[in-house]
Amino acid sequence: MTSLSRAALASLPAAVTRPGHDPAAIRTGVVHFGPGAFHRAHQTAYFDRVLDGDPRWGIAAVSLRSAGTVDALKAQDGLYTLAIIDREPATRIIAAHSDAIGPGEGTRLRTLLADPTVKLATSTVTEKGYCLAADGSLDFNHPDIVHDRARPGEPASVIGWIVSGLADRRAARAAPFAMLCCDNMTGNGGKLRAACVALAREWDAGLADWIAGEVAFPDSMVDSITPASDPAFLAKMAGELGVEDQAAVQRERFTQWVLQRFDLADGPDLAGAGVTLTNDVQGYEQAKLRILNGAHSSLAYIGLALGHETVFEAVSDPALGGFAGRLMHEDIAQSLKPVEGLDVQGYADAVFDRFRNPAIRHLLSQIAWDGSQKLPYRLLDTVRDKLAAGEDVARLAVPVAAWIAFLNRKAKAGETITDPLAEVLAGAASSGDPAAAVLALRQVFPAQLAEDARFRDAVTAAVTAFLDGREAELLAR
Ligand code: CS2
Repeated sequence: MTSLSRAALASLPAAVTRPGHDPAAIRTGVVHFGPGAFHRAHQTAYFDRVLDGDPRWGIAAVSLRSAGTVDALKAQDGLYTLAIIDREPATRIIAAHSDAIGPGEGTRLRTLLADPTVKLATSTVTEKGYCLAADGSLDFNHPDIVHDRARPGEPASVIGWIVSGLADRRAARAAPFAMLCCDNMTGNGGKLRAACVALAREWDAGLADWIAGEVAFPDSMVDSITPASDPAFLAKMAGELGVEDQAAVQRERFTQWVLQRFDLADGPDLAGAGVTLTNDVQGYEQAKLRILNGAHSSLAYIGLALGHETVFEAVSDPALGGFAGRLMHEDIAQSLKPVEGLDVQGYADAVFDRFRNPAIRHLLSQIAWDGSQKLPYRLLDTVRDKLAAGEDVARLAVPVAAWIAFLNRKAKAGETITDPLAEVLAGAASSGDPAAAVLALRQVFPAQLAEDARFRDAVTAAVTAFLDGREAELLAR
């Protein structure tokens, strides 16, 4: 079977929506780090619209570690399929990538980042890709940061590349690119700015001050449920399209991108493409991370303990679905500060409804990755706020305990834990007292939380209940 390409567009089935612009005419105006499924399903759908009216905003996809997606994009003229799997399915070809840069192509990356026609850089490298410590600041003990600190000319980390790209701009007296972080972290733009400034300060104090003063790092909230593209999905798409597409992605119809307003002269028309630009992104960010992602991680760890495979199965389980609903409404939404223009209880209902989409096979095991990086933003921030308000955290302790029980099962079975802290987590979770040992990991739990008896005792008792198979008792909360 041949692969998707510009030449193949004409022969695709009529029901497939073709790009609204000439894919051959787009030029690079954006450099993106981390062209994983979420990027290909979310950001590029917006830029594909921008490109319908303005060919300057093509995206160069950069993958520093793995070549797979970049090779597929190169082989397919930057084209791939976006399958909307929802109550009303649809298939659309995205033509937003003007270039692709893989491992070992650092010289090309450096040239691109220095080019003033590139006005934006964006990133989806997941939480761990930013090399941050537990307090959200740059981790100077991270091996990639140790490397980049000593060798500014040949960075290994995304942070190193951003700073070196900005350094080249400054040296050429050119305007910087704006840097848009699109990962699920609270205050994502601010955290990335602080990390870049911290590394720059090790290289050149003048550069650090210039980055702090001149470069925009707007915060953003990004949302669209995007299950991984597994071989079964790729085979199904090949059957539908009549050509192979190794970069195809699938997602629900719902998509949202809320971005803090920032200055960019003559930039892309993001608002026209459906991006919400606002001065108050933090409220949205927090609501999304705590309600949607918090519930996702809870469903993942508890659902896996009950033998479920997908989010749909987990929310369809009456005991777990009921528990998740109470957690979302009575614990999480209830504790959020009011957000202008957002009814948080209604938002929680809408999110729950998205989880009940039978067309989406979103694996709990995928969501369960990288718990050490996700739990702090998704669940522990809510726990901290509730404790400060003198409120009960018994229900919130259940998903935290479910994570510890999940680590315990994996460690005992000798199964891989996908997490940058895998080794430490496996050691702690398989010790004589898994709850105490995991709660003692300061990379995840700040002392203030772990040492608060209300939280510690609730987690400890719930871990015991999980290990004894008394889940039903916990889910009745
Ligand atoms: C999920 C997210 O994998 C995960 O951890 O919670 O990828 C989630 O699907 C997205 O943030 C939805 O926008």
